[in-house]
Amino acid sequence: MARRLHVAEAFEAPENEEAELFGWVRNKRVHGGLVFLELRDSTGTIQVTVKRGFAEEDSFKEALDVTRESSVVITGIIKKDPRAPGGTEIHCRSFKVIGKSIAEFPIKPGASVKFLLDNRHLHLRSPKVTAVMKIRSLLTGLIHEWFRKNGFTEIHCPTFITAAVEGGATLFKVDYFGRNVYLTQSVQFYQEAAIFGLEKVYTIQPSFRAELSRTRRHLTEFWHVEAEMANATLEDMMAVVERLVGDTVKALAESAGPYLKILGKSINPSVAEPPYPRIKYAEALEILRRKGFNIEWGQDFGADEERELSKEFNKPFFVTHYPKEAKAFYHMPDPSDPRVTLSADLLAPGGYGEIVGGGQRIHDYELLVQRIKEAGLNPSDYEWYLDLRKYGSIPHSGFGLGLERMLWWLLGMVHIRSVTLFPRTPARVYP
Ligand code: NSS
Repeated sequence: MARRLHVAEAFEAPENEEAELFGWVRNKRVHGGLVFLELRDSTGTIQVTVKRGFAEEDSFKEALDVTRESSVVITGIIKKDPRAPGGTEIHCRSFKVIGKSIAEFPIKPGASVKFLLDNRHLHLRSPKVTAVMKIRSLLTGLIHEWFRKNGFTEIHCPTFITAAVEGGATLFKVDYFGRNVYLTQSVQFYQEAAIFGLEKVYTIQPSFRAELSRTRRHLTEFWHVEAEMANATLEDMMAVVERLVGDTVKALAESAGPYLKILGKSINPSVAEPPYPRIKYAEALEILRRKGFNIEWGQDFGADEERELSKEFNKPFFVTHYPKEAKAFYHMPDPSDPRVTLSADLLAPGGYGEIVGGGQRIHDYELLVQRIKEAGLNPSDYEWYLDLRKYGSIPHSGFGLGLERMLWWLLGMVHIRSVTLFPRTPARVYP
């Protein structure tokens, strides 16, 4: 009786074992009485040879006629052959089509980026996209593991919200039974509420930004890894980010090898080995001015500035103490220099820029009311958030890490959308 194997297992199995495999036909070549097939499943691609005489006659005919991307089940004998890709092939005895491709598969070598995105639902089955998704899944798992090992409780927060976290300009409006509500930009405020019971919390869920910026690093929907900690300072927050990024990159480099190989990439764990350099906003401004940027004190750094700044580093680095004007109202002013905040972004090196944003929050009621007003917002929209400062308030800090930004950097992708299943950008909500 043939053993049911996945492709990756077939490569490891002993020669002459009889196996049954299920998968899709990625490619077909015919040489006289011999059909060469590439059989693909979730674990890889293997060469299958269907030879007239060795295969059952019906099977040979089905293989001869099979169309690209048809789903099939085959049985055959595992053979080692240095001429086969990966050194192993299957000599097919029986070949059966499960689901025939009834039209010509539209994705062909040389397809344009736009065509591939328009046909993302079909492109997903390619070995490269599959490898990216495997790596994404590994990284997500490692992040969950890291938080759990370090005493954080996972919480799930709402997606419908009533007031901005990161500024009104990037809110998506939703009709909520005749009322205007918004899609969340960050679950930070809910996490701030949760720390009074749970102390250390984390969340991995989508955030939404109505950002029209057509850059290579912006999505309108992205997966946001956020954490909040009671009784924690800016320094504590940076220490957590440094360990989280350092440890997960190291573990990913150890576990993602086979998938990285498919992509022709590698991750050197030393790229994210702590400690990370820390520079203040004021120093970053000096570097950028020396590079010819004309930026006023107080301006936030955009994609261009971050790209140039991060080319100066070969490891992630923190930019700290951003001016009040450059940050959302909740950031704690620095008691030793109230022009700046106790904030920190982590920038990835080599031109990638910001992957984490966070800092210490204002925990004083009066100061928070004042900052909300200074930001031109209405304190009555933030009533429950202000309440948190009324009952046993405590210094606290947290951060948000863009999962796609981290992958985009680690995999050295041109565009951030390559690390998402179905990207959402200003120009694309289909498929
Ligand atoms: O706006 S952030 O810098 N900060 C926050 O949202 C805080 N409220 C998080 C917190 O402290 N709990 O966004 C955090 C990160 C940022 O560094 C990026 O990595 C990612 O979220 N981010 C994005 N990724 C992809 N596309 C877009 N548009 C995007 N915006 C932010």
